[in-house]
Amino acid sequence: MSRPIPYAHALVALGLVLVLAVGTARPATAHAELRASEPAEGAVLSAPPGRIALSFTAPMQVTSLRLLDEAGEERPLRREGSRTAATAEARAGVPGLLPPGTYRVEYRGLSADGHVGGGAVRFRVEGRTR
Ligand SMILES: [Cu+2]
Repeated sequence: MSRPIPYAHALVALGLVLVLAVGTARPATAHAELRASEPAEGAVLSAPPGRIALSFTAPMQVTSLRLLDEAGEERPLRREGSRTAATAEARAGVPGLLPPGTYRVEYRGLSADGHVGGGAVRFRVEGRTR
């Protein structure tokens, strides 16, 4: 018969508590998600937008911000602000006038918690067909 070892049991219990506490701890830095955009997702615009803006729930370093037309062709954007700093908002000017059609804003970035993320926003510019 083995002798009871209460200290060992107590240590195992303490270890489990520590593992659970660490495992469920929230990171000190936040994971950024898209909060809102201009144009908004699914927006139907009667005039072409002069700028694009994305706002995030936490600062994000947006490494890629692209505007694609419905043929998948990239349209020029003029990024505003820093591309290397983490900011709660990413903005870009849209040079010229976008012809009527469906567009897609694609972004990728790095959250303060180290996670890479991205997404897309679609909008439509209405107008006379050529
Ligand atoms: Cu994250």
